[in-house]
Amino acid sequence: MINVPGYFDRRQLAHEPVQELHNGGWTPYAEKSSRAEIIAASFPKLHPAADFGMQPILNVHDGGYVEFLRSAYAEWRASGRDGDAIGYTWPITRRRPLDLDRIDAKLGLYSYDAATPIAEGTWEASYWAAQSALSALSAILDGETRTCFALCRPPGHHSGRDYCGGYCYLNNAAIAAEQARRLGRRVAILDIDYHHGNGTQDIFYGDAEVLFVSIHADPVTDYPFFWGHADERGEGSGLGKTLNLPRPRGTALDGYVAALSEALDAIQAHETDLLVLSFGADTFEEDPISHFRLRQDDYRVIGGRIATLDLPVLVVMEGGYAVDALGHNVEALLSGLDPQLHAA
Ligand code: Q9C
Ligand code: ZN
Repeated sequence: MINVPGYFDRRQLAHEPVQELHNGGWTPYAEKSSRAEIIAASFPKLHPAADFGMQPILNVHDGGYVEFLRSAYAEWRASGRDGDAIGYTWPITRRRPLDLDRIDAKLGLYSYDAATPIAEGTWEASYWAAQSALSALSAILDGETRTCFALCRPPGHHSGRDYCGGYCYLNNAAIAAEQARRLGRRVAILDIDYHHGNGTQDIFYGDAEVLFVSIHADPVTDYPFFWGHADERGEGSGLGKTLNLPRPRGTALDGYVAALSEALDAIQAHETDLLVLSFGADTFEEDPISHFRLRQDDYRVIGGRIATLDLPVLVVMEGGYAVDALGHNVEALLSGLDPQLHAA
């Protein structure tokens, strides 16, 4: 059982898309609500999320995009379609800034892939996932705990200011990081999901105050392909405040901790006083859509290394699709991160 305090709202289960376009065909949606149920079962109790309202979400996301997320499913159905709303045309970035109203055009405008259908409960679940992240942040800022877990689902790190993608709709980690920064904290985000956190990177790319560091599968071979390359280092005053550490398929603990040392050095050099850890367990050897070789016990080692920073850590759940192992992998990470709380 996990004794690190955690936050979760059952309304996050309302999102249940049926299928996604994967390797050229329709397959069952990997980001299932049972992921959250399995993780929740590893905690003796989870605190319900408090409601911090729309403002922290709108500090990160575009208002038109948020409106779209709220209405897309109803518009899709009103336009006579069955099933979940999903786009089929993605404009290249040289597109004209047309203000089109048709649902198909909006799905293209506000998303970048076919892994992110909008179902009936998508808005409700996404809203409460963001509130869970804000609630866990608040527990840390109020001094109730130094380590806190936000059971965010749907995940967030592929979602940018005005787009969804990669199973992500609202960027939970970015929303919490931005809120913490506004409350005077010096924030670093360490993203250890298998996939590059392109949405988080994009949100803070020109930002000198929030450091973004990511260890992920090399985008030469893996989703999201177009972002996460080592030469992406930030822009303007944010130059040097983005650090990408792509690693090859097949990476196991040894190669992983080498990258982690580099990441931890950068977090220290930033004079961080609050760490937001975007944690994806899709680096697990048995993950069905990923290709690293981390084992369950390795997460305890990784948590232990991160704990050497001696910082308050907000853990925000991202991916991880080996559902049966998910609770154990989260428990291993948290036990390494906060052994005292874990033993308590
Ligand atoms: N053939 C997260 O882990 N589909 N998102 C990949 C590979 C998208 C993963 C398809 C994967 C998104 C939060
Ligand atoms: Zn992932």
